[in-house]
Amino acid sequence: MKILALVLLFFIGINKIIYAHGECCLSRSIAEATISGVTLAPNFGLSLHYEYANMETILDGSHSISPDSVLDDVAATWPEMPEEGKTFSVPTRMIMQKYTLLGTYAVADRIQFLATVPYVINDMDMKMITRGKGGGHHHAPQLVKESYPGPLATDTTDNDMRMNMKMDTVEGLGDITLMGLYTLYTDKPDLPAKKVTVGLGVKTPTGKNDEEFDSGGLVHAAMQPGTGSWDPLFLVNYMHTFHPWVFQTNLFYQMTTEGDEGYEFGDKISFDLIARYKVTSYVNPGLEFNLFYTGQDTDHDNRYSRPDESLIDNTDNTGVTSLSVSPSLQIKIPGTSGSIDLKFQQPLYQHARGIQQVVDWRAMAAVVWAF
Ligand SMILES: [Cu+2]
Repeated sequence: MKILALVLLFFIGINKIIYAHGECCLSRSIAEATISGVTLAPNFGLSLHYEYANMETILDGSHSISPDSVLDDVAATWPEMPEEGKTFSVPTRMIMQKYTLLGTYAVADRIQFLATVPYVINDMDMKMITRGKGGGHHHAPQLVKESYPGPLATDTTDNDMRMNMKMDTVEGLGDITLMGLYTLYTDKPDLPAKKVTVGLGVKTPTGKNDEEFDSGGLVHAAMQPGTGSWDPLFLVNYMHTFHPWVFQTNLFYQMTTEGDEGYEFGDKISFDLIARYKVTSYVNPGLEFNLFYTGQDTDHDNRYSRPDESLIDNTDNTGVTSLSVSPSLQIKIPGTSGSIDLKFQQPLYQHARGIQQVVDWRAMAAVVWAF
């Protein structure tokens, strides 16, 4: 109970900090798999993960900046009476939800196969500024909640219009991942106190990456259900038990490649330190530190880029370094080999390349079953 109170206190003490846009998905669910019971399953393991990420804060480097001041800064560079209409939009809120079905199968003593099948649901609210007429923006303003003239701080904003918009939900099957896990070392095969696992895999391009706006043009790369690329995956995991503590370190590398629409996400590297305390056999609190790095994206064919019109359709605004803390709770289902895992992730430090909307917090829940 003491440790739980400590975790809670630690948590409350943390100010509202931030997280990254491209941060997402894959390393998270694989890492999750290696630390949950699912990869310890003797034959067959199955889990269903749900993840909810709330993104609002816009970060310029390490400093937060309001959507309106981003718009002000862009509008300040426009001519007072542009010959062609000018328009620029920033995200004001994004909700990323993801369901992931994960299965493991032990083919031999030391070899396990792992597959993840994600389903993603992405929603975004945006704010748009226009000056002059005929602003040919890619976003169809499907739902204009309010519109009002810009602030009268400077003369040039007199003829500006600002609008809040809600994008259509983008949802669908994401990118399926296949991975082989090999137990490099273990002291006791059935109930290991020390174990080193290495993994090699591939992220396939099963998710759509060519969703379009009603008005035409590709939806933001970061909001597409898939990436269109085949990416090699590498994993090293070390587990060490000092009863009643279980420690794990997890290193994951996703070597991203160019997708079929010419967009290449930055490489992703994550490093996790995980501690779990077995207070009782049924409820095990845990604490993780997650270090995450993602490189800059490259839009080889310039099909997604609209740097003059949209903050997030600009590869100058991609790439992130972050450190976050994640308290967790594993609840064993009595009389079974199943468990429920709950986790809350809160960034402690975050640096964005350029200006990016980042994750303010992330909540995860999983049901894990070992057979
Ligand atoms: Cu948008």
